[in-house]
Amino acid sequence: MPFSLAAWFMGDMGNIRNIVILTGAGISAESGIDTFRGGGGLWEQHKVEDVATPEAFARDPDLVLRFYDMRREAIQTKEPNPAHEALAQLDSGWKGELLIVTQNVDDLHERAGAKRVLHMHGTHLNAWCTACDVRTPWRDTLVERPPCPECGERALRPDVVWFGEMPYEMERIYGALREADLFVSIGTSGAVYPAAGFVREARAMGVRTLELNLEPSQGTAWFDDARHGQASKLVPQWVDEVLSS
Ligand code: BV8
Repeated sequence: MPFSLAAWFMGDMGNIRNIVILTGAGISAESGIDTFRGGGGLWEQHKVEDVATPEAFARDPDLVLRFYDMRREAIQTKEPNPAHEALAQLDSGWKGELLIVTQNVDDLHERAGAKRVLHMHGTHLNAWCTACDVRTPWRDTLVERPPCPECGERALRPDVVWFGEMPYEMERIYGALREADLFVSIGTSGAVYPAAGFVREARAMGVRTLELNLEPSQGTAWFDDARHGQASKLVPQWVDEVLSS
């Protein structure tokens, strides 16, 4: 019998309790936030090594702070889309374990109402003081070097994980993958590690794997199944199947 996702979900969802979902820039594309590799991708305007590395920050802090000030301002004008809303619905309706691990530094998952969200690459909406190590909610700019609300030092940087820096909460992520029955990757090209390696780790632990993306990602071959199309269509459809099973 040809493999059908619906049958697979309807059939076997029975023994799926713990789900880990990885999201990338593609889930926020339809909210008007640039992806990294799409046509008008962020990186075409700025070479990543010029704006998203500790070396770049040391070399030209103004360029880097302006880059993030621009993006921090932009995301506050955007709204969650049906893909974010569907995952928030799943989060509130799913009785089993669920963890939404996002590579995104926007807050659209939370603004859609999702609670079980982990930002492995940080968030635009915090400033991180490199003097006292305190993170402070931040919606304004940083290029004018405002004092840290905690220690007064003018040593604030964006609370994002730059290339060459260790992503956040890796132990919690690997712990959730170890307990997972299903790993779903949404809107990511699979180009950046360690996130791009999760599907292989999951597979090696016997976890079922599903890709929902506009096009086959660089790691598409590692997924048990894949659906390609717009997240705003694919994700609500998939969540309906899961919650109705
Ligand atoms: C680290 C925050 C040490 C900042 C980001 C192994 C092999 C090779 C290289 C490495 C390796 N291990 C480490 C590296 C180096 C590096 C790396 O991976 N380099 C790449 C470029 C080769 N990784 C690191 O430096 C990482 N740190 O390794 O530390 C370590 C770690 C663990 C254990 C030990 C040691 C840190 C990486 C994090 C960097 N910070 N973001 C900021 O945002 O400015 S990464 C940033 O880029 C995002 O967070 C995201 O992770 C990545 C972009 O990828 P995507 O989100 O997938 O976006 P992209 O545009 O690429 O793709 C969008 C997809 O959506 C496309 O497929 C498209 O088809 C699809 N799409 C578009 N529209 C839609 C859609 N899908 C559905 N619907 C739509 N409408």
